[in-house]
Amino acid sequence: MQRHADVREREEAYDAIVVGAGFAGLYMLHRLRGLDLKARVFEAGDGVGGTWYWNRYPGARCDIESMEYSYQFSEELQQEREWTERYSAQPEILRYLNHVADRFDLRRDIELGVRVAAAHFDETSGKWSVETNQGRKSSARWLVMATGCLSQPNRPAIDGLERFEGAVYHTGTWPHEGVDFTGQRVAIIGTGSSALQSIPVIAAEAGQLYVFQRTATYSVPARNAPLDPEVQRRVKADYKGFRARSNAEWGAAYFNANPAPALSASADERQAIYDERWEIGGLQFIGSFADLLVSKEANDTAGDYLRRRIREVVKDPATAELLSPQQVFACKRPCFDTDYFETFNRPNVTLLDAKTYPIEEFTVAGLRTAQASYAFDSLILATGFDAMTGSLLAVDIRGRGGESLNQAWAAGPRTYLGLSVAGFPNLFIVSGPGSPSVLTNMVPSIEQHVNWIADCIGDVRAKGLGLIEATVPAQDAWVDRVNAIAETTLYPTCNSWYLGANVPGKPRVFMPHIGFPPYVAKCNEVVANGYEGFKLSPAPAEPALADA
Ligand code: NA7
Repeated sequence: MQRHADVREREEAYDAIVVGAGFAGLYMLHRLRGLDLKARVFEAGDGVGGTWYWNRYPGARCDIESMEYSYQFSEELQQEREWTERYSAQPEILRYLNHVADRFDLRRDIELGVRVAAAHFDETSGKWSVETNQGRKSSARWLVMATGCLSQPNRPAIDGLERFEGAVYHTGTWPHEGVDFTGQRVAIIGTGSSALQSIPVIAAEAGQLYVFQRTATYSVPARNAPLDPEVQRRVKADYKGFRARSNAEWGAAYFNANPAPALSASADERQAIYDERWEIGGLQFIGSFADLLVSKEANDTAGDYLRRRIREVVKDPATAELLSPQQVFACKRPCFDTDYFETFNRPNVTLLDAKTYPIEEFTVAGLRTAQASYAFDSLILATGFDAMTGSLLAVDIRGRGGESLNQAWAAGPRTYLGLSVAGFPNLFIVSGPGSPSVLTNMVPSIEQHVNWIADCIGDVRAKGLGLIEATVPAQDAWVDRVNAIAETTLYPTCNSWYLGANVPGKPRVFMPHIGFPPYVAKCNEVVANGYEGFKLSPAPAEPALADA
């Protein structure tokens, strides 16, 4: 008993531990405080902000509009905020999150520069024992992983990176002081969202830019501009109604979804709708027709339209051809750009086909493909993330019987509602695999999760209980549901990170739940039915402290 008491004294004891201080972790802390819980947030970065703390590459910008990409839990906060652009750039969002941390006095319970290495469920105490990578231990009844969907950088499995003598950057861990590429020879690998945003900015600075493209990306102009004060005033006059309209869309953002199928329109009608939405820019293009992600024939009409737009902009026909995506439109995440395709008309930008001629190795001076060698001063890895599961599996999480999350998810992630994992009591994931998350506007998705988790903890405590865990049948049924919905769409037809296909060896499972409104309805139904699919039980009795 003495030993037990000593160990417990050494551990810092909390009611709840939250891992991560981005949009999810900050609001989670606020809600936990509202339950009068002693909560602690551990954040690996040296500042709050999560995604917006790390992703500082040139041109980094949100592609959800500013009036929507913000918290709605505080009417005062959303009324006070003056956004400056249609889409906020990374520094503005980071300033906003810092403001939130100050405004709600969150910092005193956040520890920065602390990476959680392990979290083990102790069946005797019914608590989570958490260890940081500096070996500090703490315990808590509740553990919330607010570690983000796109926070574990994916580095390409290409030989010899250590040989390269120039500078190497990953878009997801960009230096805070920025990088001056003036006059340099720069190579960038990848043409996803991060690359599409950074390439036009870097091309304007660099002497020579080599773009190594494996898969061409669909993109629609973002049409970013200063935010019209009149638009801002109108939204604020009825922010609640504005949010309700967005939350009713399948992606929790205003797509202005057209309920008509593309195939029921004439070619001229289709063209008119695509033209109109092309001019508006951004998300609304995806909302052009209701059948774009369920019918290949309908999808081809959007693909053809976008490929024609590329040919109109890019002067060199071979480059235009190489930039033209062949996969299903929006199957991989489509991008919203500012002058991306125009950039390939610059004399200092060279597009290279890394699919036909894969990068074979890095060399001292640059890299070698199956076709040629390239020398450059700086290398940018715009190669994305081990999405949705990477940041969770990077922590040694162990549930009942010492089973690790890595073992439990060996064949792919399995959750109930994307929030909870069978065998891991009182562990919650914000925007985990099996939740709508990355297919939605992340901020309302996060708020919905955090509200659900906080209400759940409050309800469990109000019942005089201390443990809640998903049952295996409920989890199995949820995984089946997520897969069944995906199978009715074209999403599983391409090698996207939604499927884990971007990380060699990762199990190929479609991870997001498609559709925000039905997801929210199901979460509410689970609560209304007394936490259907969960097992609730009392916490183990606290052992008496021994005196000697
Ligand atoms: P993405 O969208 O995952 O893009 C990564 C890019 O890197 C993509 O074009 C990949 O090609 C490419 N890639 C990855 N590995 C290689 C190798 N080995 N060789 C050549 N090319 C490679 O990441 P982003 O950071 O752009 O965006 C992530 C999300 O952040 C984005 O969707 C937004 O939600 C914000 P591939 O397509 O796999 O052939």
